[in-house]
Amino acid sequence: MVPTESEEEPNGAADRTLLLADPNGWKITNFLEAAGLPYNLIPVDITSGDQFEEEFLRISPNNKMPAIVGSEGPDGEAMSLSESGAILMYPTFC
Ligand SMILES: N[C@@H](CCC(=O)N[C@@H](CS)C(=O)NCC(=O)O)C(=O)O
Repeated sequence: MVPTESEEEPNGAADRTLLLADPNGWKITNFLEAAGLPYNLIPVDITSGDQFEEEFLRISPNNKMPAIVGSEGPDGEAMSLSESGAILMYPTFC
């Protein structure tokens, strides 16, 4: 679920990896597309329980999507964030 090096893309797309499957996530993709910001997209199938996998819970501890992983968090550290409103408000990811 989390991108590996081989899945990373050039031109900054690997800086933002979004995990989503539905309209809450579309808010984020709509914004990233409108802003012209590249991203990787990883589908999360909540009907199959993907949101309860340990790997996903490390990114989104309340088992909700959308969630995003960015390489440009505070102090230049990688950071993950969930809640669509919070993702949209966090300028480093946007
Ligand atoms: N307030 C949250 C709502 C997120 C939310 O409810 N996500 C649902 C899908 S629409 C989810 O991940 N459900 C999985 C679950 O509850 O197990 C947001 O806007 O991001």
